[in-house]
Amino acid sequence: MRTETPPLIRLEEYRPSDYLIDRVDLDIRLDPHATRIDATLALYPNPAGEAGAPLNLDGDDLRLVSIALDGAPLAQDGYTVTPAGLSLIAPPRRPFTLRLVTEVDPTANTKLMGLYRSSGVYCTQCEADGFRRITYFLDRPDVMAVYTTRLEADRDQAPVLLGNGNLIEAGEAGAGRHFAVWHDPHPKPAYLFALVGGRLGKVETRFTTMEGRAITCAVYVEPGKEDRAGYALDAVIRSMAWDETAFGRPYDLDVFNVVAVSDFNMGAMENKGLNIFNDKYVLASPETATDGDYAAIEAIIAHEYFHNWSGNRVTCRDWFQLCLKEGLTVFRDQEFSSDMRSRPVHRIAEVRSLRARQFPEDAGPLRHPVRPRVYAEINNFYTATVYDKGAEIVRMLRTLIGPQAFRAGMDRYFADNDGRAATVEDFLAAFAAVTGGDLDAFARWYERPGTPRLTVSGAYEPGAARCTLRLAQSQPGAGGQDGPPLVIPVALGLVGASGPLTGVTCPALRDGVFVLDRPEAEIIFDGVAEEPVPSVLRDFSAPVRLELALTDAQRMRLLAHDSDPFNRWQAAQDVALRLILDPDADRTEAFAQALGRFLDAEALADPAFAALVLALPSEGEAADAVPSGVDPDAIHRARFALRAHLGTALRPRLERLDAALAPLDNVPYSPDASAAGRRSLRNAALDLIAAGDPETGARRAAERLGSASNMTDRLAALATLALIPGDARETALTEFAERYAGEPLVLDKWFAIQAQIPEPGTLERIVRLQGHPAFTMTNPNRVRALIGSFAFGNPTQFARADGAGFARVAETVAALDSTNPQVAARMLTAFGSWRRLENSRAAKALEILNWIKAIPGLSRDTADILARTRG
Ligand code: 0A1
Ligand code: ZN
Repeated sequence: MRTETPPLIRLEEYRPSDYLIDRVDLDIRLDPHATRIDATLALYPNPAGEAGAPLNLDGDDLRLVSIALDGAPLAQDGYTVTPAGLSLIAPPRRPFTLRLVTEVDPTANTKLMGLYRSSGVYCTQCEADGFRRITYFLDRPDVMAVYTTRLEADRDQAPVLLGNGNLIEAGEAGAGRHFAVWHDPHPKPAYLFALVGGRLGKVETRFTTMEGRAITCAVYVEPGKEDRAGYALDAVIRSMAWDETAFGRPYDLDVFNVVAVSDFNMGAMENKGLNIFNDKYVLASPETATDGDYAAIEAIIAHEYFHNWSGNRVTCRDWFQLCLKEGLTVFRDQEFSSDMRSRPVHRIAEVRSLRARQFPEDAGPLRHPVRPRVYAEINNFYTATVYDKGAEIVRMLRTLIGPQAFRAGMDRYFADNDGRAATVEDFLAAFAAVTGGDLDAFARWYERPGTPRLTVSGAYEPGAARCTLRLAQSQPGAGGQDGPPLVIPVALGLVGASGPLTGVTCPALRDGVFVLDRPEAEIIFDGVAEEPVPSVLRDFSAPVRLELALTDAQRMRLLAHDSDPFNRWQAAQDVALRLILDPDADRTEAFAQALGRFLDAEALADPAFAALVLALPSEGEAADAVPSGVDPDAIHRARFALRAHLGTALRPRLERLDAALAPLDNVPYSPDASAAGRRSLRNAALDLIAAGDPETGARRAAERLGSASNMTDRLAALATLALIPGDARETALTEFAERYAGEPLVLDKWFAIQAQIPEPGTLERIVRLQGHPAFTMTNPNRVRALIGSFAFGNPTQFARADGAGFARVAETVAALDSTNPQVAARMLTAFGSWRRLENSRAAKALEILNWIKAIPGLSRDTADILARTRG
């Protein structure tokens, strides 16, 4: 449906459905252009609804073939059909069945919502509201039913037929057709429905749950790519085992299937027993996937699997509660990855991603509470705020009540809400029940948009051996009202000149955490024998912006001596950020020396951590730290100058590291965290060497490209080379494309690297690449790789002063909007920070936004983002 001013849906208007459905029987005959869906719904009036109300079923892009009530065809005056659904004017006031036959064209479905074909494979995507594109239905998450699905297709076209739940029957259907019947005993909302039909290869294995249930786990991929599915399958098994030990959650069906498809709007989807994935998050081999890809596959496999409890067994009452499943499940997958890898390194990665994606969102026109109260298009709320800030809220809750009470609260939440569609209140009630405490003040985190500011100052009285810290919270930014205070767990401590201080007492801390639940507070440390440096917000204990004025020397003390790895890393970042925003030669030199000492002392002991310390804050992060009037070119110049200086000053150490890590070339590739850490340090060293000495850097990178034995090293070398203009770069890019001509996922990396080159010529390059045979606007991964990387990862060229970068992205949004509005709207969110740009760039951005606004018939998805972004 298209509309200029999308109507708003509000949380306070939530009403239970007037009807419920307890069984759904589907008979689906798959056909490329005319798939028939014969649906029998067992309905009954909801005692909590309005008696005798009309039955309004949702529908979208459906052709109704027939409709029957309790076995008898329904007369035309008994119902109405509109583009948005089907209404029964006077449904029975008792249980009844409705049989609906609809027809859809999966091949014509370019929105990739509902039933569609991806490279010839039939597949579905029903979250948030795609099931209504398959049949008329009460398409809302609080309507939960038991589904039985019979699938029928040409055996040639679709030898594999998968559905939710367990396979209960399969056989021949005549004329070259066959069928499979799947039954899912667990009541579920329609958004968790899925089917797959196609020619697919598979790898599989067995797992026995803690309850003794024997499960077959399989990963289905394009035939011939089975050898790239092993890591994903291994991640499934590790996820199953981990959820049992960490949360006591066993799997609950006889099969667990994962299917990789190449056209997918998002990362993956947790359909019950049949997770469907963007193939980017399944397929991996050393030759085609980087360490980052392996880590992402592990995390997303885990995320979707963990949804089986946090999302499926306990689902959401309505879409306002999205964070209930998403924030919680992100928290769970982050814990899993931390256990599988290095916890501190993973925490830093989480925070970097939060700051890169969520902080700007929270500071701009698309800001919203973790639990929004109003939306026009729910598909626009799968955001960093709902997911990542949502996870931070769960983490804070654990910090506040402690790990044991947290686990007891989770058990209570699952026990009390199993089989139900729950709310954020239900979640918090479980923890209040086990702790006997009151979480009303804590709940404000779900309601309050914007990133809070935490201001800390300290005073030291040597005579009294006392240190006093003053903490204050505030809610800055457009439209941010201070309101009642948030409950902020602040992990902190004091650091002496050569490490931890002994004999210090501070009764205000519990397990090193101070709970700031007032606008301001003062904490006193006694027995402080020397002037300390405060280490505040250890492990990033709350999603806030910390303001704590320390000198570079004090921060370097934290880098050298803090017991908290996160704050050690943060200290180096803070110094670097200040040097980008306010360059200074002497301070840069001192910073280089401190980094040098750090590298000498510990780089080889924890290479992954060292690589993070060497990575400067991104240009986006620097822009985020500028109060207003952002000039991306100035930030870029300053950051590159700092990189170059550090590269030169640290050169001998970087060379030594490179040499010490060189033997890596001779061992077979393994994606484990420690091998990945060594590669990341070696590649960070190469990158800094190249920053200081581009000529040598280009030569070394070209050599590394030739000698690399895996995609991680090859791509890192290409990325380094991409920043150095010249023939070596162009030759390397051409050879890379030739080598991987048949590998779309690898070519995505090639598109992405080029889209991020911070040079004016990139715009022309993008235009050229849009004409490349491997590029197509119909594949979301291709669009994200080329246009998304440009819009989100190339601040100087996207925000070019002449407006041409904005225009290119806007043209893509316009071209994509009618075929795939979800992806179009997502690209448009790149304009989210336009008001913070300096005036002339901001004016260009507004001009382009106005140009989009004038396009007739914009989708609801794009119109919604546009309206909020323009303000
Ligand atoms: N629930 C999925 C995310 C998801 C949302 C919407 C989709 O439709 C286009 C697809 C996936 C997750 O959290 O992984
Ligand atoms: Zn999720």
